[in-house]
Amino acid sequence: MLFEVNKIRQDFPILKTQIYGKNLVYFDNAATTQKPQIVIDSCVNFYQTQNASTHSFHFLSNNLTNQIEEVRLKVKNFVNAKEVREIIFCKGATEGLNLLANGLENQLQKNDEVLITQMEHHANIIPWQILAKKTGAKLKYIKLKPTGELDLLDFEKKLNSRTKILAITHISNVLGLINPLKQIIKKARQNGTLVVVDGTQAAAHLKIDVQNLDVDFYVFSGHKMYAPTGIGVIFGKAKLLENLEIYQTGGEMVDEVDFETATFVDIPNRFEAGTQNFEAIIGFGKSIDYLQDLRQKFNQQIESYEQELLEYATNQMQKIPNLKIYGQNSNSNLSTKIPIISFLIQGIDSLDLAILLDLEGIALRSGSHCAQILLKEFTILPTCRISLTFYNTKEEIDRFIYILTQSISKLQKFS
Ligand code: ALA
Repeated sequence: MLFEVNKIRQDFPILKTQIYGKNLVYFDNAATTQKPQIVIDSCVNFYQTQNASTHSFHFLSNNLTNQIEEVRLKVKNFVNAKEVREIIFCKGATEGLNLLANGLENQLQKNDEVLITQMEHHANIIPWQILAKKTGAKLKYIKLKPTGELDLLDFEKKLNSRTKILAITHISNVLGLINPLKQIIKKARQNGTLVVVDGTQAAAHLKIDVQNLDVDFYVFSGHKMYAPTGIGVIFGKAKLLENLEIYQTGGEMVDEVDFETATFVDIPNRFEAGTQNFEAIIGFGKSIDYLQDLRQKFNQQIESYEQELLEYATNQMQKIPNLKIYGQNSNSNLSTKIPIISFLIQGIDSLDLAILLDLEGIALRSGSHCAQILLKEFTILPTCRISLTFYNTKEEIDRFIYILTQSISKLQKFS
């Protein structure tokens, strides 16, 4: 079957929206993706016909419990986990990473080391900073090369017998560069280091296979892969999850409660205290169905199309004077990058630029992208970032380039 972007766009009603009377050009997919009708319908349908809470043993409740477990199975297959109980639902990647940093406290002693990279976003930095402070462990950062790629020599230099945890992003949310995870995890494993991967930017673009990666923990958010907000996943190897310290306590995760003590149920529910975000979990299941269906129908075409968009936008942007793109591979090969392009125009404030683009209906992100360490490494100035996905088009890129060029001229007149 041939991939036709205009047909796919029909699935996303918001893409027909006008902003200030202009057609929306949504280039902020790394922040959150838009939702297909099938996901929107499932949220509405949930409240119209299915709303209940799990584990109450009436019809609606039983039905919901079954559906939640069906989604858990879908997620297990989506990431190719070995067992369903290795899938924990959480609010999103941020909560997932906080849960892991909290739960791994028992793995650290004074002077142990936690290794992260300079390209992490804040959710994969601050939980480890706090953990290091609590335990007396040291937090170390793997450096980046001037291209933005991870410096693998620095990684090898910093990996040592005290390195107990490596927490690393699969893909940088600012640079779009895909880290060579398999190679990195292999080295960490030989060193006896636990590996936590933040897959936030990867789940919508790459096929995730946690067994093939041999990763210990893998975390991602639903809303960046066409699902509703408020739902995310922690994959963890069963043995490791069983030894993780509990994070939140309350209903649904307890077994027996006494006046002084309590015992807890097994994984995964042990890490799912309180009432879950049911409609989001069900919507998440639909987004997985949607993505799997696309991947099945169009096979490699989706990846190739996203790559085509990346190359097309990069080539056009490189023609604009004084425009610098952050995150280019050393061999200029874009195949290890997803369609995220962060850029700066010399002498132009990124926020001013983003405002002018917004007035023309072009939605992109400007600022530090929740990754201040990365920005400090390359530039102290906030950048603009476009992040594309399979429903974006070359025509949208043309319009973006046209408005960008016009906006630059306008701003240059004022500077
Ligand atoms: N949500 C953040 C982003 O936009 C991290 O990349």
